[in-house]
Amino acid sequence: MNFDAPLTIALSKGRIFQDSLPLLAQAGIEPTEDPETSRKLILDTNQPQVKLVLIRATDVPTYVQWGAADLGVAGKDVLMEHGGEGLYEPLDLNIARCRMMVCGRPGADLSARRLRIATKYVNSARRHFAAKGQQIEVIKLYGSMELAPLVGLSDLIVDLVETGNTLKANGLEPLEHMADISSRLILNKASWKMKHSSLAGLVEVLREAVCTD
Ligand code: PRT
Ligand code: MG
Repeated sequence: MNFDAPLTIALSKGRIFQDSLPLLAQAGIEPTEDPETSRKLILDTNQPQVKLVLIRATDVPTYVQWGAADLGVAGKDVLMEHGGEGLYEPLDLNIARCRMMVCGRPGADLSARRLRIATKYVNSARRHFAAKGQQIEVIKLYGSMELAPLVGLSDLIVDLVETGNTLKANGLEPLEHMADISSRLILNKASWKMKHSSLAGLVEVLREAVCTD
């Protein structure tokens, strides 16, 4: 591909970076350094016009919303919490897939009154139970949600489940499906106008490169 405008792409380290690499390679974009060994937060690529910024997964929509990055890759879980303001979400990249689930001890009662739910997905949890007409109390956590029901902090948790091994290791199980999660390409709305030819070309190449199984 030819990039006639400078582009900044926001990615998070770990599974999103790893799974995005083959897609970006299809568009002729290859980082010149490995983020797992480099401590740099801005990586050059083989394309002089294209650089990558490496940030926390939950910060990706914020950088793109404010135009600090023109585009990025973010999990649907993160986008559901962020709300998507200032963003276009043109493409499901079908990577980093998992499910958002209500989880708890085996046989836990999901219909109990005033359930207490610990999660980092506060908005998603509120919306899910509100849609069922159920009152809940939400406790915001930033990680290791599995601990909460074990020490009596909450009745249930809302978390992402991939293999289910983390739940199982802690004596918990998935109880109710909330959403199928995958990572999405997101674009800054002003960049989409100002850098249209580069971005539209990139979206089309990525659309072709996405694996649909
Ligand atoms: O780690 P950090 O605090 O920086 O942020 P993060 O955890 O949001 O980032 P990262 O890189 O771990 O996840 C980025 C994105 O990957 C998420 O926003 C999801 O969209 C997606 N994804 C896909 C997952 C998983 N699968 C996943 N299994 N994110 C997290 N997990 C965790 C889950 O929270 C649980 O702790 O893995 C554990 C469960 O895995 P299993 O296989 O034991 O079920
Ligand atoms: Mg993580």
